[in-house]
Amino acid sequence: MPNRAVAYSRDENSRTLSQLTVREAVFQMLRSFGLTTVFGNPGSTELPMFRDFPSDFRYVLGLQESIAVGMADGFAQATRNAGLVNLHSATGVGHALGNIFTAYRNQTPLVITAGQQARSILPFEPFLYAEQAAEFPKPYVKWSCEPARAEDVPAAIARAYYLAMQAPRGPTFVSIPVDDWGRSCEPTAARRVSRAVAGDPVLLGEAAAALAHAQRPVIVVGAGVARDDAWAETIALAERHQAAVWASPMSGRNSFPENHSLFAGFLAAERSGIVQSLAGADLILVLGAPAFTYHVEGFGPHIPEGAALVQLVDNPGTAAWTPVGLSIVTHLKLGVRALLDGPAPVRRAAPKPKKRAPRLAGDRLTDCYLLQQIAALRPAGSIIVEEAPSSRGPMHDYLPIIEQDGFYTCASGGLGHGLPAAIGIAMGRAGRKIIAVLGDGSSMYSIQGLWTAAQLGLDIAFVIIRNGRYEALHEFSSRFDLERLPGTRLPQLDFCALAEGQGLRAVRVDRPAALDEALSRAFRSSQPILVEVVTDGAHEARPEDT
Ligand SMILES: Cc1ncc(C[n+]2csc(CCOP(=O)(O)OP(=O)(O)O)c2C)c(N)n1
Ligand SMILES: [Mg+2]
Repeated sequence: MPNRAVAYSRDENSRTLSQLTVREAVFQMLRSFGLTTVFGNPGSTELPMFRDFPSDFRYVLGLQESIAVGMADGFAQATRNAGLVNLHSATGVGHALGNIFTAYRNQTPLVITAGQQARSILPFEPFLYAEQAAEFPKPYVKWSCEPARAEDVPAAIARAYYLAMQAPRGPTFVSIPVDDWGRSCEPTAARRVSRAVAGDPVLLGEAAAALAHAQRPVIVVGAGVARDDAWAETIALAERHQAAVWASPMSGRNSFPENHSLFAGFLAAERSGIVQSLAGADLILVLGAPAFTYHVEGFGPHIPEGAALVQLVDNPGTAAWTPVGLSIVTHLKLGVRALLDGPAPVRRAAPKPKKRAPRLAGDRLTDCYLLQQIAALRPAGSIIVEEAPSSRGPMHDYLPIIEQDGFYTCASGGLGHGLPAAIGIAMGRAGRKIIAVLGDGSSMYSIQGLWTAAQLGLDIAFVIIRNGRYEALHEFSSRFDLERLPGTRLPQLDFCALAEGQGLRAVRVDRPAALDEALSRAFRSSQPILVEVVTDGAHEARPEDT
């Protein structure tokens, strides 16, 4: 029997079996996919991947694996190509799982690789051995595999890429034994694999006719519109039909200009609230969203009486669980174009415009006032990344998103995504100012991401809303009639120190009069900077705290 280690070095050096090593084949293929940025956190089981690391590739180090995945997610969303992630064995995948879950719910294409121990010692449960490596990230990866042979690794990565990019997009996973990288293999040619699925033309025709004949149609838009670049088509459709447009509950992206006269507002993540908002409509056209994402229990009808629902969605799974109406699986740009080709609508009166929130004077430093001032001072073209749960509602009122691809948040509800996602988005949309609006609690799930932002000198303003607690849980507790709420105060967090300790400039604002100057300076800077905003009442105890 040949010694494995000998075979390994023989393949590496003599190239008797083939001209290519697995590593060379993989990098060639990644290059042809445009995946030349590797987000990761390395360990011994991945090191051979980096031998002769090609100069046209860059490695972006995250100081914890969930950060690597969050950065890759933001980068993938911003570039509309898959993000490439390299993790360290089972422990790295474990750390990353929260943000893998979020990428799955965001429908973000990721190709995730993880190191595995050498094949020859797998029977002996070695140090860093990943048992059932391919099973571990399920069900939050679309496909997962540890190839049976080293020479199958390039094809497995190709398959992972094509699948990640097909709707519904999402993460895929390949576990790679450490000794595979130097082995010989046959070249794997990159192929063209289609990604967009055009909806059934007969059903789209029915949907177009229903829309044309409706008396009071409304449109509900979701992240699929943004993912499939259907922004302009959706505006044209709403204007053609004079339909009020609602944003779907908890959407991770912006899909319609929030200052448009047809924009009606944001649906609550709760059944009766949705029925109330959509009351009076006879047709509800849902574009690129689940119908609907609920956050709290609710009963009764899903849509108002007398209304029909038609859903265009890029995810067959979502189409399958939608409780009412007609669901058409389609790429959104293609689907909305088909609706635009439909018959002309009946004459309709324009819906009533949405009421605007009153202007705040600035006598108190609240999250609403902060968001209003961000809206007033932010540079044109800047992008908002949000993870500040109790300030999401105020953001709807005070920080309207008016440009395409101008807003990102997580679709999962899992904290720890926003800060690293902002980094990936800044890398993918160079030349734009990124404004990450983060809660004091949320930012702490991945605070080490600041270090990567500083190292890369990215154009990000991290605005931390320091309200001293998990405010969203306080707001939520009333639903459960809780009198005490342990574990929700956040005293003594010093965000300026946390930022400065990682190489970022930082400024603290604790009175309204100082806010504009701090924000303006942060927005003018092209370097990463953190603005800690201590809001009114941040340090006051409440009866339920005790
Ligand atoms: C990974 C994860 N852990 C816990 C939660 C539960 N959770 C939801 S909102 C919230 C509070 C977030 O606090 P902060 O960022 O300060 O925002 P605020 O509520 O103060 O607006 C928590 C802990 C979650 N959503 N995700
Ligand atoms: Mg908070």
